[in-house]
Order: sequence, then structure tokens, then C-alpha cells
Amino acid sequence: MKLAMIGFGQAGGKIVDRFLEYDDQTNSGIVRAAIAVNSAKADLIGLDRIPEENRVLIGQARVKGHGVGADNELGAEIAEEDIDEVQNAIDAIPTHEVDAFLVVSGMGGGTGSGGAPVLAKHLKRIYTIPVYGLGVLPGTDEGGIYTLNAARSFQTFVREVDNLLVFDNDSWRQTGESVEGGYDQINEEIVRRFGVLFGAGEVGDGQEVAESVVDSSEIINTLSGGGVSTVGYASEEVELNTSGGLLSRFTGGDGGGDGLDAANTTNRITSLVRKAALGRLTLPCEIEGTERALLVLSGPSEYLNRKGIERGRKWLEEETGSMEVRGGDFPRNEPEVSAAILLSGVTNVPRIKRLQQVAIEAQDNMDDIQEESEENLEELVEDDEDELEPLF
Ligand SMILES: Nc1nc2c(ncn2[C@@H]2O[C@H](COP(=O)(O)OP(=O)(O)OP(=O)(O)O)[C@@H](O)[C@H]2O)c(=O)[nH]1
Ligand SMILES: [Mg+2]
Repeated sequence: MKLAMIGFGQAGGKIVDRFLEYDDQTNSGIVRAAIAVNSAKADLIGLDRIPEENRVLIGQARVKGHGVGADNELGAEIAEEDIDEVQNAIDAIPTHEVDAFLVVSGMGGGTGSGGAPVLAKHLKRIYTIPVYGLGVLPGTDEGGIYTLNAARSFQTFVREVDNLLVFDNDSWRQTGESVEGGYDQINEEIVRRFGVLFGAGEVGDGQEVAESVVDSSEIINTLSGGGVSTVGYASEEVELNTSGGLLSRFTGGDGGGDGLDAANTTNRITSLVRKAALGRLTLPCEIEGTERALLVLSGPSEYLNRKGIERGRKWLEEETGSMEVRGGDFPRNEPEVSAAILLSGVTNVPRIKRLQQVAIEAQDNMDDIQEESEENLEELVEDDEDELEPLF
């Protein structure tokens, strides 16, 4: 499907930039337009691919191009004040050719954390196409203020979008490596997972149209109903059939014959589906209780078959307990078969519960510290009051 992507804040801008690169490399055609919004001038300059006229600097009167320093209330305020400048950039893109908006943002900082929900609310008021969010949770080692920001942003963002797709930096940190050092790899993971999903509904020229190809309406239907989504993914290398039909002749044309190879194809698919659903999700959660799901099998068409996808889909229905599991293929001429699973409307997410608890504790702590510091200052100043006259 074709998206208008708007990256809000530094993380958001970098991820959208990376989506453009993915689009170029894979010809997926999912990024119909890309915009970056930030209060930090340097972050906008640092982007590689987003066209310069689509980089919007907000809050100049308030923060002079230096960012809001993780103050997400200020981030929300400047987004509201300068929403017309963002809208001007959106006016210049062909929104009539777009299936949905995707607002991308890190939720732990200030600009994106505060601004992304404001923009989502604005877009929903003006446009009829869906507005999705892609929100990135901070690592738990980033500290209290990031956790508090993320909890507040999450709560508001999920309310303002048609669906909030979540990626948790914390569970993707490489062991022994700081999150900062691993962002390139993490961003690649984000773009691959969400790229395969959104790319599934966008079969380009010259690509084979499979029997049960995923349509963008199936992605939209899976996401509709709102809530929080997570994505599972697993892939396996296969040999690409470059000789033109030799392999497909052995497997009975579409890999769906009854020979041994067809059984292999089916088994490969069902085991990939299990790995994707039970392995690391973009937001870790219990898959049981998921409201809706979409399974996308991608790879060379001779490695995809209906039986495998149908089995994978049934298995997902059993594991999630959902009555609404869609499935289809996404034929691509790449030497791997992959399963991407969109779990939409997940309900059992311990990570979010914990995030909210820690945020409430952080909020209480900060209130205590604030009170204490006011008392301390009073005491400090009182002590001196007897001896000194105030200046004015
Ligand atoms: N996955 C990923 N996460 C990032 C990246 N950069 C930052 N983050 C995360 O996003 C959070 C917010 O950081 P930024 O996006 O830099 O914040 P901002 O929106 O620019 O806001 P301010 O800098 O406070 O004005 C951080 O706490 C990190 O968890 C990135 O390149 N990839
Ligand atoms: Mg920043």
C-alpha cells in the first residue's frame, strides 16, 4: 500500500529516511511521500533522503532550532502552534494517491513524543484515509524522564491514531551494546518488518500476481478497530530459480503439487509462521487474545503455496483465539522465504503495564523532589533573611 510517511523528531526522521532507502533498494513503492518535522535544525540537516522542501522546522520562535530537550509538553505545544507549517508541507504531496498516513516517532524524547499525537489528531480531523502511528519505545536504561515521556505519549498517541504499531528499543538492544550504538541495525529491523507488511499490498509492475496475493484493503481491515499492533518475522534462505522454470517443473508448476517438494514447501512455511509468531516481536506480548492478525508469506513464487499459508493461518487462529486472521502471499524474487505476521489489537502486553507503573513512580518521585526542592530553597533563603535585604 502507498503511504505518506511523516517522521516526527529525530528518531522519526531517521526511520522515515531509512524507509526511503528500503524503497529504493527493493522497489517496494510504499513511500509515496516523506516528510520530516523537528524542532532541532541539526537533525533535519542530518537526513539523507527526505527532500529538503519536505523538512519542516517547528518551534523556531520558542527554541531557536535547538530541540526541546526531552520536554514533551513543550513538544506538543510547538506542534500545535506550528501545525500550519506542517500542513503546508502535506498540501504539497499527492494525498489523493495515498492509502494511509504513517506518523513515525520515538516516544521517549520531547519533539516527537509530544508532537506526533498532536499531528495525528490534526490529520484525522482533515483526511478520511486512515492515520497510523509507528511509535518507538525507549530502552529502560535511558532513564526516568524517557520512560515518563513514553508512557504519556503512548497513552495519547494510541487514542489519536487508527492503529499504533509499536517497536520496543528495549527488547532489540544487542547484549553488551548501548542502544545508541545499535540504532542503525535496529532501524534496519524496523524498516524490514514494516516494509514487508506494507509492501505486500503493493504489487509493482513486472511482479507476478499470486493466487492469494495480499491486498492493501486487507492490511487496512486488519488495522481497523484500533489498538496496539506488533509484528513478528522469520525468514529462511532458499535457492533462487534463475534458470526459468526448471524448479517449478519439478514441483508441479506452482509448488502446490503432491510431490515431496510440495511437502517441503508447506513445512517450510508452517515452521516459519511458528518462528515468526513465537520469536521476538517488535513489541513483546502474549499473542493469545490478539483481536486480528495478518500473515504475509513472501519469497519466490515457487516456494509459496496455498496449503502452507492456509495451515499457517489456521495455526495462528488457534494460537491467538482470533476469528479474524487473514493470510496471503507476496511474491518477490529474492533468495529467501519469509513470514511476517501483523498482530493487531494485542491485549496482553506486560511491557506496557510495566512502562505505565514505572512512569507513575517516576512522576511521584519527581513531584516529591519538586516539593522537597521548594522546601529546601525556602529554608535556604529563610536562613539568610534576617541578615540580607532583597535587591527588589
Ligand atoms: N529505533 C530508534 N530509536 C531511536 C533513534 N534515535 C532515538 N531513538 C529513540 O527515540 C527516543 C526519542 O529520541 P529523539 O527522537 O531523538 O527525540 P526528539 O523527538 O528529537 O525530541 P528532542 O530531542 O527531545 O527534541 C529516544 O529516547 C530513543 O529511545 C533511532 O535512530 N532509532
Ligand atoms: Mg532531538
